[in-house]
Amino acid sequence: MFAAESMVRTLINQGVEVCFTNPGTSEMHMVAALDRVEGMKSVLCLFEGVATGAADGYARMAGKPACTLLHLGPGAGNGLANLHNARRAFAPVVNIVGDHAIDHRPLDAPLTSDVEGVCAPMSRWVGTVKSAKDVSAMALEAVQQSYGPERGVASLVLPADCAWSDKEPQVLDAAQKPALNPVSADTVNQMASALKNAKSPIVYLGTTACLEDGLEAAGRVAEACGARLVMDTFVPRIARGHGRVSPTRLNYFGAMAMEELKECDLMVIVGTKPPVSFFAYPDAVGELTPEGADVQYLGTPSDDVTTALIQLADVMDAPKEATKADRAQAPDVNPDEPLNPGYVGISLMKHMPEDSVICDDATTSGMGVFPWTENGPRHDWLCLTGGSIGSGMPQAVGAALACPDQQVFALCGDGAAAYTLQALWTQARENQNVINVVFANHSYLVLNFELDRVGAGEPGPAAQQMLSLDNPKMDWVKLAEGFGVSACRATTAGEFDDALMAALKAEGPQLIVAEI
Ligand SMILES: Cc1ncc(C[n+]2csc(CCOP(=O)(O)OP(=O)(O)O)c2C)c(N)n1
Ligand SMILES: [Mg+2]
Repeated sequence: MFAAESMVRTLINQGVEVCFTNPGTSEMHMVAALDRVEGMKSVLCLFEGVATGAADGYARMAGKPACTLLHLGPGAGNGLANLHNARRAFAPVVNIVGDHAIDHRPLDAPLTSDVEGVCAPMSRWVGTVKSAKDVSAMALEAVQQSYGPERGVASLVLPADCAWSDKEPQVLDAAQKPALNPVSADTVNQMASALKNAKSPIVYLGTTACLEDGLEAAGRVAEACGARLVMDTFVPRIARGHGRVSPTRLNYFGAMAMEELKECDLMVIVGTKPPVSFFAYPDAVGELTPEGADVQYLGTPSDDVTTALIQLADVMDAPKEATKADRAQAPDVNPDEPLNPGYVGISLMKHMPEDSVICDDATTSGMGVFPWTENGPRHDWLCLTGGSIGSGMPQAVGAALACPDQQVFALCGDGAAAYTLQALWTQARENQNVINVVFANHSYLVLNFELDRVGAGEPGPAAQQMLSLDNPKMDWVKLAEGFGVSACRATTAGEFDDALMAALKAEGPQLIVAEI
């Protein structure tokens, strides 16, 4: 047995079962190990941003890490944007990056770079294996670090000679995983009295508070004291659909968000931090909490806010069960209406199976779909936590692996989809249950709004060229087919509805181009 094999066995013992890979020569012993050892599924991705995005989607749905296997600094660099989204989602990821053998590094061969330096900004922990005997211990440490208690990306740099060594390989048993920090009874009691004394309180929810149990308890708290429930604009995962408590999603636009929050005199922060504007704008404030409002923390993303919310509801003598909406009926739609994101939302509300998973990378269009599915079939909605577009199709790869019996959707802007469309090939190769919707407005539409909002003036011809995607128009049917995914185009509400029903019946991944 060489060390790479002992490392794979150690990872499996910690519950790491999937590896999203794009390997090279320095990772060949890991590749061989994945071949020899049963219990770790390896999934080839054609671009590292797909591998890291898939690991993010997997972690959000499985609640545990997958690992990646990337090729030195350049491979890790290609994966950074989606590692950033994972870090901002507090999603546990074990990011394994191969490096040159230790003796080879001083020779400064072409692929030599500062691998730790590349990984550091998007990781909560970076470790480099210094000797073959440490390989499994470091892998175990990386898994532990990914669980935090502040969960996130743990990057492990693995020199080739450490991986290929066959001296004293060690397989380590399952270790206790770090749990989220408990919230003290004092904090719970303090929040209860603050909420009772406030005139217009908001319970502000993020991360694990937006999973089903957290929302249920938050709903009970709200009923006990009349608080409003508001969630971060971009949460890692929110449980939605009929029979679930549904907080207000804070508006993306700072001015509108401030309008939504302005009456509040107390913000109880649950699993997140107080809201800030996504960007700075001339003459606009960054912090969105109303001046004079009291801000108190039930807990941060590192705390077990689900248990704390349940305790808070009990302390406040809340009703045993929160009031929830029944499944809503979709409105009648004229099938000849030109397609827009709202009609896509209505079709999803009508046809998506219960317990679907929606990976939202559809900047302006996603905002148009979101309200429609609120009381539709139950689903999990995964947001663009780090604002780094190109997450949707890769995340869907990971979500489909974590939840093979659930229908997964990737909602993508046409701009966003063009970053990581290689994910389609992996979806096809793995025959995944994914429906990709590409919103073809042939534009970086949101940037048109942003140009105006930052006060940069009217777009001239050069600016227009940078914001428009219509010359040439991407042919998403051909692109999808080129990667082995069946695709069709819809231009009206009726065509989309038919396309969605057909996609749901079909085997394997599908892509619908929503011409809007
Ligand atoms: C990695 C990364 N690069 C660039 C950006 C800047 N950016 C934000 S939105 C956007 C365009 C989005 O276009 P599209 O996905 O088509 O959505 P639309 O605005 O048309 O709804 C760009 C380039 C970003 N957020 N992330
Ligand atoms: Mg677009």
